[in-house]
Amino acid sequence: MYERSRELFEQSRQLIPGGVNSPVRAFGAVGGVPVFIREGRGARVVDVDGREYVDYVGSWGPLILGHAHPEVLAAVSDAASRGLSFGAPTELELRMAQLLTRSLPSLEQVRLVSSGTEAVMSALRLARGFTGRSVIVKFEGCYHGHSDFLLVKAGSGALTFGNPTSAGVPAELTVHTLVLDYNDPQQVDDAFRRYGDDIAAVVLEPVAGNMNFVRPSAEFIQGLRAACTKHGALLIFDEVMTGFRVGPQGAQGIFGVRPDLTTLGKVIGGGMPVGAFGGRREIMEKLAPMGPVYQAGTLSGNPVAVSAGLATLERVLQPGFFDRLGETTAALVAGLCRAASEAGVAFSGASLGGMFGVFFRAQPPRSFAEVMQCDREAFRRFFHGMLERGIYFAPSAYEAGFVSSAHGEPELAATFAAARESFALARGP
Ligand code: KE4
Repeated sequence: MYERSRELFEQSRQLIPGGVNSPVRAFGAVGGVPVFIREGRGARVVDVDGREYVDYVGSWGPLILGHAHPEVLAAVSDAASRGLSFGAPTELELRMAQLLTRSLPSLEQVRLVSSGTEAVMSALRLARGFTGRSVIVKFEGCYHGHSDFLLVKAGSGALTFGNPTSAGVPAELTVHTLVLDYNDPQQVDDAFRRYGDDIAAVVLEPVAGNMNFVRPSAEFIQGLRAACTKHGALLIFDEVMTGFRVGPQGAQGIFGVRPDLTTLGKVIGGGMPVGAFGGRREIMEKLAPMGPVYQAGTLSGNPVAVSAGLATLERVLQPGFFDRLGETTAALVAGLCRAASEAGVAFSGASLGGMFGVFFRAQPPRSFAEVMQCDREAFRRFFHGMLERGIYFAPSAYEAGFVSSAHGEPELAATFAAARESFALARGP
């Protein structure tokens, strides 16, 4: 099993650090050989050894219609046939801006970039430029891309500024980043009481998908909105993962909280490199060439990538799409919980739209600390049990899972059959 993947992995490790172009793909959190994927079709991918898997990673979120959707491929081929990139404005970018601002009321203007990291980095520079302030507040367990000043862990004491989590990030670059606990309204109040007039922005994942799956409490997320408004700080929803994944208006539409800026990625590119950030016009007009905040990109708004995003979003925004997707995802989580219960394994799950989390603990976690209590060894055994049975979950206990509109009854049935055996393995010796 995995022979060809093993061969390719050994060769790749000679030329690519860790053999991968993004760390989580190396299976470091679960061990074993990362499967090299040859192709994808709908809800399934096939590895280089010819083994097929039901895919719950979906390229970490973008493939909400499933792999190689014929209408998305047709749109990409059509755009590519007229040239790949021009470095000049195109009508496709206008159509994307129209679709995004029509879908998200908080977006009066939007700018396209090529990744989620770029979207968040740009949005935070814009927030600092607009407010003239320096302090950024983020939350432990949330990931917003790999900009230097966001690779930060909480400071030594409460309300102390962050320390770098990565080598190569000078401490000076994180001195303006304050890291608080997610879902802790008291810490938010304390931080604003102490630093309120210096805070440029608060950035958060409105559903935290980078510490598996943690929903915000109403008190927490509404309190953030009120505190930012009171102190003149900007509230930034990083919806790179949740945007057009949990609902047609992202998490902001579900929670009824209007951020000042929103960042997007993943689904809006449909599997091609597209990110975006947008919000109130008076803020966005501070951006070059209108205003003093510089931001740029050679392939920003690339017409071929945008055509994949448009073809995806046009289908995602069809009436009933999220009703069906949400039902499939909820059925997946319920079936997994049933299988775990029958196997006597402490397990829970949660979902919103096409995004879900599974936890080897009795209740879904509400905080980073509770996520850390999940049984990682049980997850590792479960992950490999499922992989060997043709079910591909995210290779980390700290990542959310994703369902596409191509997932249906056959995929759920195959998943539950594999889960019944894999939970027995998860129980351990
Ligand atoms: P990218 O630069 O990877 O396109 O986006 C960064 C980013 C920003 N904000 C949120 C909420 C995100 O989830 C991400 C990227 N997510 C990870 C998976 N959890 C991407 C997978 C990877 O790093 O390989």
